[in-house]
Amino acid sequence: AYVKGQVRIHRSGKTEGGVGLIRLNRPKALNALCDDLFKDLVHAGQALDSDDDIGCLVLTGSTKAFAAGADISEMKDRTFDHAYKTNMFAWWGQFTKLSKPVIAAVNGFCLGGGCEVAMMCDIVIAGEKARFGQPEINLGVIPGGGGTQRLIRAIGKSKAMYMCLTGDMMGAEDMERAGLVAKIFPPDDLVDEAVKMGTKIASKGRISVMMCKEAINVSQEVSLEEGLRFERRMFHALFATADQKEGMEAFLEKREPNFTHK
Ligand code: CO8
Repeated sequence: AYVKGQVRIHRSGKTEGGVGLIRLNRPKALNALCDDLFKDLVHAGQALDSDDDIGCLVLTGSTKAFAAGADISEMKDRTFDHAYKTNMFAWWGQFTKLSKPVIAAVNGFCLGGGCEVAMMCDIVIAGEKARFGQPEINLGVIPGGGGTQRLIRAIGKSKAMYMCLTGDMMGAEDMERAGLVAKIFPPDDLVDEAVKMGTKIASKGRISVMMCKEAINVSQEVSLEEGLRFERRMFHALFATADQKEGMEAFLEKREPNFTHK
């Protein structure tokens, strides 16, 4: 494990099936996302994404907070002029451009920009006591990193409106029922379970994993017809890979596949 700025990076697994774990590490401010922390997060994500030994990423915070939102003290005195001209927070979207899957492992508070970052990940799993919310309305603003757009796709209009308009928090169980959270674990087991899930994903053929993420994300952007066409083309392309031959041969020979990620 090594510390880089305000994130801690751990790598598990020595060869290609490895998982890269990024832990937000700004405990004094409940991992409030200041610009520097987000820069460190994006850099860590990009470094692990381009590392051949890593097949899946996990993003987590502390037991008390995944992240309590964008840093309010850093934002407070900003002006419209500055926010608009610099397209404030637009670059945070770089975290969604990673090509390997990212699992958000959420314990504790997951609020505002923190909830938005969890939704930028591909799978969200949560500790039983996790609390999700979009409390920006209490600060006289609205979500600025996907809270009005990704949340509605994840949990539907009525629940998204409820969360964004009241600022009320929802617990892990409610969010699992609503569809944002894939699985819930005891808080102390959460990160181990995330790494276990990441290891399973990393053990699959790398190209099929990356294409699967790309195809599912395309569904958020295009019509069904276009999405189906994209999926089919990706599916066709996988017949050019060694892993497709190996995966199907292994099935027919009743053995585990030995993927080479080619
Ligand atoms: N920004 C700055 N500092 C924070 C933040 C934050 N978002 N959240 C907590 N802190 C600080 C507190 O100021 C406090 O600092 P200090 O000890 O120096 O006084 C420390 O963290 C501990 O916090 P509390 O004492 O408040 O801890 P509690 O356990 O009493 O309460 C809460 C925990 C409920 C999480 C509370 O801290 C809270 O309500 N935090 C603010 C939550 C919030 O409003 N978040 C939304 C922020 S706006 C936003 O995220 C806009 C997103 C923009 C786009 C992002 C693109 C991805």
